[in-house]
Amino acid sequence: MSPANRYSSQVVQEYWQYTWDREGVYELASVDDPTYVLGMFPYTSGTLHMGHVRNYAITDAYARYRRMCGDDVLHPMGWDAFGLPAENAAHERYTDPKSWTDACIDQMREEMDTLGFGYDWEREITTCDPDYYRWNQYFFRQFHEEGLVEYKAADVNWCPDCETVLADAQVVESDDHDGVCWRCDTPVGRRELDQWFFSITDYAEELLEGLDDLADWPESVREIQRNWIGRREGATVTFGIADDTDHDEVDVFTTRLDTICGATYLAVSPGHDLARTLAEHDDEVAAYVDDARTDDVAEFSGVETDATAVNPVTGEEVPVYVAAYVLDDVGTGAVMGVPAHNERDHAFATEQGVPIEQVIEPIDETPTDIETEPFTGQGMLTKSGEYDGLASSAARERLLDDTEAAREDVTYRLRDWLISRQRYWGTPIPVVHCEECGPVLVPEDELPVELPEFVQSRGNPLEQAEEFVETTCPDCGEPARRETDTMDTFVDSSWYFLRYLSPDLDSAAFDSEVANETLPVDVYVGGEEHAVLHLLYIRFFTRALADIGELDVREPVQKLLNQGTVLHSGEKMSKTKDNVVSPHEYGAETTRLFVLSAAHPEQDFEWTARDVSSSYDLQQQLFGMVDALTERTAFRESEEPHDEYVAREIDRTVAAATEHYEGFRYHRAVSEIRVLAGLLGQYREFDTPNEAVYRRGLGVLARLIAPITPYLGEEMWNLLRGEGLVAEADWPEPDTDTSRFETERRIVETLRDDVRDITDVASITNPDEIEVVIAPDWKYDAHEIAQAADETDALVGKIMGHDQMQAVGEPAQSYAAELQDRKRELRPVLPGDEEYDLLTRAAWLLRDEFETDVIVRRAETDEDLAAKAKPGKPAIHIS
Ligand code: ANZ
Ligand code: ZN
Repeated sequence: MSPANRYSSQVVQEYWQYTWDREGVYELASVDDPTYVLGMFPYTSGTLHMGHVRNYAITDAYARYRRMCGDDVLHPMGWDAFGLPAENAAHERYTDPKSWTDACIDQMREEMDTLGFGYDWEREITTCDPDYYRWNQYFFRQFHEEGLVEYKAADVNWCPDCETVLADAQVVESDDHDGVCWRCDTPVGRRELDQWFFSITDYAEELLEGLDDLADWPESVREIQRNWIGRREGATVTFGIADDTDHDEVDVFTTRLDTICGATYLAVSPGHDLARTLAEHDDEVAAYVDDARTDDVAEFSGVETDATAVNPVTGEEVPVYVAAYVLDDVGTGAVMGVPAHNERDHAFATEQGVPIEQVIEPIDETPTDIETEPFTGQGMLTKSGEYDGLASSAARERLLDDTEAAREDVTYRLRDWLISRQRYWGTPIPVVHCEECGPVLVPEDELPVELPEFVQSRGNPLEQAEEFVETTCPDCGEPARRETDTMDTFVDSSWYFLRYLSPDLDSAAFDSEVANETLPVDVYVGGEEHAVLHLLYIRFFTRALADIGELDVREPVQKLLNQGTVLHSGEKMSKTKDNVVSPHEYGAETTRLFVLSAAHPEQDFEWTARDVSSSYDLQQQLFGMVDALTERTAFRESEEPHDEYVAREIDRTVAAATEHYEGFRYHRAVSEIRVLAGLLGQYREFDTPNEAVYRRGLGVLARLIAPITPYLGEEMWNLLRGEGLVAEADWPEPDTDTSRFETERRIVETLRDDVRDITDVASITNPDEIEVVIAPDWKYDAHEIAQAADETDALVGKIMGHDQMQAVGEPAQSYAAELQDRKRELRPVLPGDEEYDLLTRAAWLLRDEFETDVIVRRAETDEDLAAKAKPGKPAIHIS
């Protein structure tokens, strides 16, 4: 091919983008239960990286494929546009977050266009747009009404110099300190502030149970969510507290009630009410509580108090500690310490010199030295009075029955969702703080609360925006201050898939009727790093929206696909590793083809220049085949057996590629395309091709590759004078029955391998003739009898029971014995006449490869050569 005829997507992309746009190929006029194909929308960082390209190539190929199959396809794109990096960039570049974000969006949209992604841009949404984020504020109000919003104290990072709260991401490492302020390098402390929460824990059980029904989600993601929700069955036990005034009891949660006689202390978290009460008259406790809340204290540090707790089962008194390893918001914020049987309790007891008392003995395992290592397994009770000798589980039941102070209980690891962020570039929380009325919601008709203009400042820019902050109370009209916290950006992404359905709707966040029709999203594609936060939040949000009456659907996503990582030099591509390949380095379409053909979407793969160039070559090959067709190309009208062979291979390819597209196995679809392209090339070289067969083959190739390389698909389709755009063409279908294709292919491949083996072993370089002899009919009958027989049938008797086999005599007897031996490995074969037809059609492949005559025939009676032939494995004679 001369260089002038080389295919380059760069040259043609503008034309096709323009044409797709003009024809509105990707626009969905009305949303009437379309196939909803969605990629996780990107954070607006400025450029697309290889992970984006892979993510969006997967959804784009599927959307295009389904569209060609005749579906209405919704394939939208938008921008996750709020977030801290925009503020950082604004500081570094002396601009403001909005201008920076807008510039990023323009650039990313253009890159997406270059990559040929077919989005319905009429539905583009941008989360930093007030028309979008006003609905976050609306939901905040609705959720509040539903009892799903809480305002409570929480521990936050605090920079004493900037006098501001810092998000975790704003706490960075410096040369000589672990946690310092990103802006002023001051070591960061902790502070307790009132913060806003969404009550996701109300849904813990439902979110957990729902996972069982998500059959089209990767099991790994479901397992991560299960662990994150962390359901624990156990008991809440009330311990009495001696010598304290306000508290006469404390509840602890335990999963191991059977160990209660081994409780040698009770510990509460520094935030526990009891800790606070004790701190009032105990300076040591007060100091520890203070330390634990403002600094990072050692993991198993703690302080002994002068209170003691009474074990409700033994009546024994044990010391009460305040300990940082007991978490505030897990269970009841208090534990019974059983150092002999719990890792963390053991570490604490060792550190604090608390006694360790073994009350469970291992049954099958070798006992450990309990002083140095806890025994955490189930076993048999000892030193537990009347419970001695019981197995752990039986003891738990008995103790629950016997102990009035203990009741069955369930806790979850899942915490409520803290949505307050002390930063500028996010959705303002629609609240006004009034001295008289406390926090008051901004009325619905005053939404959106819009962000004021950005000011360069230390701390939270919103606090400097006096016009924003100073307002009046919606309830009493007195001067009041606006909430300066903004929402976590995960709120924005928790419902964006609903906004795409009615992006311009003014009266509501989305059209409930349309949403009920359309949801769940059919296919959602994104990275596994979102296994918990985002993918749990959308499940929570959907349920919460259902409960406030906006939706009937409770589960947002039908099928979830997590794309694997693109590696380079064995590691994930990243700027810090300096191993990034830009999506444009090798041409956009080559990159697309490569990322889809390198591996299954869920698998990681290594970026290699060699594999990229093979993707490039495939494009050239496909384009070249179509480009070489001219008015003068010679064709044949007559139909030969080998035309039919090729025609059937085209059908087989269509069937296989279609199945691969359905299963997102693009890499295998591309392999099929490669093989067919090779076969068509061989066919054209072998003989003047039949016009209908050859043209159909090229037309099929154009359509099969179009979802993966859309520009190339259009170019091929155009040169072939296909009707309309390939993006809107009908997906090809096989002309013939394809159910036996796998068998056919295996028989042909076996024959070709056998001929190669024989010529190799016998060192035949230029054979005069290859004779292929199909087994006699009775062998097919015998094979059929064998395959239909039961495991236990005696085959020889069964086969020889037929008159026809009796007539054959000894050869039938020994073939039957052979079938008996191989019974387990018998593979499907074709009837004799069909195998003959198949090999007659395929004979040209041998003719072409060995440049000689090939004769295919059926066996004659008593023929020596035919004696070796079996169904599916003809005898071969090479001279
Ligand atoms: C006594 C006990 C004895 C426990 C024993 C375990 C083993 P896991 O272990 O993850 O299943 N726990 C309860 N509330 C806590 C809090 N606020 N902070 C830290 N730990 C807390 O979780 C259940 C166990 O976690 C509970 O059972 C409790 O310790 C601890 F041989 O109680 B267990
Ligand atoms: Zn007020």
